[in-house]
Amino acid sequence: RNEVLEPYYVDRNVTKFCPKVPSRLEGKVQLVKEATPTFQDLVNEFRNSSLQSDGRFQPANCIPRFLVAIVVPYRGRFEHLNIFLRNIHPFIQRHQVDYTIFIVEQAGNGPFNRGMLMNVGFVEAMKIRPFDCFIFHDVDLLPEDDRNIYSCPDQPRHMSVAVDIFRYKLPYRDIFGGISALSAEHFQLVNGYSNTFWGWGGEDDDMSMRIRMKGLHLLRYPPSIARYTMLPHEKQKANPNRFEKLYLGRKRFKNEGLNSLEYRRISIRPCKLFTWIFVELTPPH
Ligand code: NGS
Repeated sequence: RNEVLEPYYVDRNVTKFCPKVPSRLEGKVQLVKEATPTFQDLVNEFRNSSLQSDGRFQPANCIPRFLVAIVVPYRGRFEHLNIFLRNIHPFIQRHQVDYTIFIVEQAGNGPFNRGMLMNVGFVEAMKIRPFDCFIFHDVDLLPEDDRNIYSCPDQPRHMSVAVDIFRYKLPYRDIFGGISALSAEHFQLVNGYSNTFWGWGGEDDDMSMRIRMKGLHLLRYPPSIARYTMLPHEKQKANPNRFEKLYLGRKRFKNEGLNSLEYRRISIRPCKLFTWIFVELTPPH
């Protein structure tokens, strides 16, 4: 990885790694809960930051310890995306990691497939750079405390531990929804997410099972730190088959996931604050 990053840091004469504990954390952060009037206004907000046109940020004064891809499964929540970007960029920049935001948008009006979009994000991001850390992030969750570091430890980490709408309590022990961090190595080991969950619910529980089946376990920051505000939205239609899929998933996750993913990439484009990946997902045969 350092070989890939080297020219950037060699040119700047930077030889030191970034500190293990970032040096400029603030603790509780001031959230912005309104969108800017236009997307251009949002872009203007970041004109003095060193954000690159594909939504990548590289700390200038130290060599980052993680090459992070933030993958956001997305469709038609333009206002949430605006608010998310406003908050998340300054937040992660304090973590002194090299990160890129990927917005993976599902085309059409068919049932949403969150798991498949995250798989697409993984595959497409890896074609660009050898990311070593993936953070799969819902667009409606805003982190409240910057000690909640966006990196990948040596086990998968569930990030959204304490969410305001759940009164800041973990709903159940094995939950892996909302935001999750996995190293690229572990994501490949568990064969990514299942592609079979169309509509709301279950794909994250299936991933939690994949992790257990491979002998890995979930880490979490304490609920006093891993706190999130959820932006309000209507509840989506739950997938009525999700429990059956979950049950069957145990038996076939080795052949169903990253290695059986089918999609058509319609476009991929740098959009100033993120890389936009627009995809048509292939429904089951
Ligand atoms: C479970 C869902 C998960 C979901 C979690 C929290 O019941 O996918 O609720 O959802 N599992 C199934 O439906 C099998 S939340 O209220 O945060 O949207 O992540």
